[in-house]
Amino acid sequence: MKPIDLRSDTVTLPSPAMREAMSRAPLGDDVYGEDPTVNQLQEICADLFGKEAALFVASGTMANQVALGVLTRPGDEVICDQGAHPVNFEGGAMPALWGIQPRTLRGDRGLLDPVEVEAAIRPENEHFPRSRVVEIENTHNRGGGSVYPLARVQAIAEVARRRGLDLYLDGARLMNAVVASGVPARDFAEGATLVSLCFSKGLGAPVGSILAGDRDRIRDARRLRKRLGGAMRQAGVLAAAALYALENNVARLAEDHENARMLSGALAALPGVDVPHPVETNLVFAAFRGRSAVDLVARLREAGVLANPEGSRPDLVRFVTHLDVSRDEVLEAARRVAETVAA
Ligand code: TLP
Repeated sequence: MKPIDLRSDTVTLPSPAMREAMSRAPLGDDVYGEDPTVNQLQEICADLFGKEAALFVASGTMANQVALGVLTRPGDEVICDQGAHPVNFEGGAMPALWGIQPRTLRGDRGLLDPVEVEAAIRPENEHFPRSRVVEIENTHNRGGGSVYPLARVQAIAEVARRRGLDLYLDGARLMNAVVASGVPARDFAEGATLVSLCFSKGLGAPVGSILAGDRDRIRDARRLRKRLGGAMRQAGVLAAAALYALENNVARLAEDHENARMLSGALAALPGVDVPHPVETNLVFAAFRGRSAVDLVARLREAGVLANPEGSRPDLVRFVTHLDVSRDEVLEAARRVAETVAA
């Protein structure tokens, strides 16, 4: 039985056409700034986000950490949701790399409230860490793929600007937010000093993320990328996949969202299963009442469905739709989950 892999949209494989684009890409040494394909990707992404410049980096984690490194000094504080990716899934990088600490808020499905953000900003006083950055995630992973309303992003940006903080937008899945809401990427990014996007998630490229901002910040980001060992040479072979993804795999994210809604409907209909969040994009969280997500995920694997325990509570499983699972496979996955739960 072929397993249906709903662990993450990171599991997608480059399509034959994407590989073809990679093999044809003109290349050079990007540490000398001479890779034409990387340069083209960076220019296109700067424009996409309405920023002066952009930098191709190895991963979403590197984008987040380079951004936070650029915007902070040791001892500074980053205001973010308690489920923020850098707090939970980046190996403790904020304190380990930059000597900074998070000030976590309890967002609504991960989405911060501008009033709470403002209240969390520390007064100027030698006792306190310096509040330096507000970090938001759109879509929000631990929020179940939730999409920020544009007005909320603008209100948070206004607070940050007025109080002298920078806003960093972790846009690992920003194109999912764009497709789900119809809001252009540059509008979401407008009030952010730095913004990132991952090509290796729903967009289907094998590797890479982009970080965009003003020229000075991106020059600083280049130095930190080098410091982290992330300055790559003929990286155009990867940038070509990202360019292909931007051209061909954005509009189709709507199919993943539709498949996620179908899956959520099928799961919510099962006895003992709750879907705690409305599905807005490609993540589906399902709570299996009274069961251990870890045990259930092991049983689902035997039944040919791969998923991950979500981790924020013991009974929650995360399913992710993406371009390598068809509608029929999603429906088949729902059937296999139903059988496993009934057994
Ligand atoms: N998220 C991964 C895991 O690390 C949890 C996933 O499967 O969802 N920002 C956000 C919002 C993310 O969801 C992720 C990846 C990243 C950053 C980091 O990207 P990578 O994995 O490329 O370093």
